[in-house]
Amino acid sequence: MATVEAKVPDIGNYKDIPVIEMLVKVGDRVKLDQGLVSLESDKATMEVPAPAAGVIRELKVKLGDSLSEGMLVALIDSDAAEVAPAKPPSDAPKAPTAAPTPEVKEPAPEAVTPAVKPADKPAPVAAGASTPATLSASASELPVSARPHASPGVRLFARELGVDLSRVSGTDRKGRISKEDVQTFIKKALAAPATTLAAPAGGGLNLLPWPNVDFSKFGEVETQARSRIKKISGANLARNWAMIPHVTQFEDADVTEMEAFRKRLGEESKDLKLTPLVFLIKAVVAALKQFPQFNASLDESGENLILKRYFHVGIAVDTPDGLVVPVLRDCDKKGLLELARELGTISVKARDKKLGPTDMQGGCFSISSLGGIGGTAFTPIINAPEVAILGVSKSATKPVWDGSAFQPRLLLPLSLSYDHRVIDGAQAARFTSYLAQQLGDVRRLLL
Ligand code: CAO
Repeated sequence: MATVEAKVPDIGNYKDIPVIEMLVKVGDRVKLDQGLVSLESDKATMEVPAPAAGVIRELKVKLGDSLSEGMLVALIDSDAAEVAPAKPPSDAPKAPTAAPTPEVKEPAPEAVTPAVKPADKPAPVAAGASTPATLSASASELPVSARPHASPGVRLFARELGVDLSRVSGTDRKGRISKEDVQTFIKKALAAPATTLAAPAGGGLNLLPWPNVDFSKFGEVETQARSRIKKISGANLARNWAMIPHVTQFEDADVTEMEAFRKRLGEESKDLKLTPLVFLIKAVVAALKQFPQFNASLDESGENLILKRYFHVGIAVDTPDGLVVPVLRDCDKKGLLELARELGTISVKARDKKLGPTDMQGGCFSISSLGGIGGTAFTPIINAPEVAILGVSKSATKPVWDGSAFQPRLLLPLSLSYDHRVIDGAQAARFTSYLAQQLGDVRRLLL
């Protein structure tokens, strides 16, 4: 048995091409010419083939590394003397023998510039940042036998459309997945009942391309790079808006007494900032207990609802770099003062960019409070895979008819967006009425 070096073969003019997919892991048995890693330039994707059959002893590269010709990718304990001379990666164009720097064949137009490159995969941070449904488990997480068999071009095509290739049946030779197989999969997913669209089909929306306008033709402009948080939360928000059928239910809670109590309590605990949000967290927990389907998530298939027996509440925090949603854990076990303290800590942490991914995971339900700023109502976007989010606007004193006269009452506008696949309108109206009742009678919150 010999140890064989797998190196990046001649890939034409290309240099520093990022590794976008690890196709094998240490200990995997590979066949001669089997793809080890996928590289992706702006024009093409290609796999570095195994120069020998055997077992991967060591991987010398990792996801995101930039590779050029001749760089070592892996060491393979080869089974036999079956060692192939280095040759161009699969799907990479063959080098014409006469030209030392061959041209790279342009892939089909739809395979160029993927809408979602792995490097853009939303990290588990902003906006609750669940791993998006678009990209599936990487091939390296699958056993070799289960790994979808497809050319890099088809892989790229699938990635663009957010299709998990492990769910696609291949009809080409030896079960290889073709572009048509991916298209058929998408057509079936779109034809399926709405509930199953929670499955990772993800995209497939036949949308027009984004308008490409040269604004400088109309006046002076300045281009600003978007922050990482904005890009990540934007991608999550766009997916959630497109995939979840949102409905927003509005309600006004009479918080006259709650506010009087809050002010009294605030005076007693001067070192603590006690805003209406803390009371809202308590009221939300009470409502989640009363209506458990709001403390739930659809599973990936859309077939099952997963009910949670814990009460972790995400709070949308506005930071100079964009929106983040840290999570306050076990809010059912904490009192108003403890929650106020934690809320203060996570807000500061968020604005100081000190939140870690775990600070933003595990949320059951989110609250987005714009009450400190203003507004009368808004329609918040659900933080998937949660099924509802509460928007809070600025309270205002308004005349309320008590049956015989108008009374000045402090009303807090609530906007509950919910996933209509999971929650019916009547349930949402009950939920918001219950919330208003809780906020209207502060004694209940203290129970
Ligand atoms: N009605 C009236 N006043 C309110 C209020 C409401 N609903 N909510 C808060 N206030 C008051 C507070 O009592 C506080 O008053 P004082 O300064 O007199 O104490 C003031 O408004 C400012 O409150 P705050 O915003 O600093 O504190 P908070 O606990 O209400 O909110 C936090 C904390 C971190 C959620 C908030 O600062 C924030 O970032 N909000 C924005 C969230 C956001 O961007 N959501 C949009 C998501 S969709 O893009």
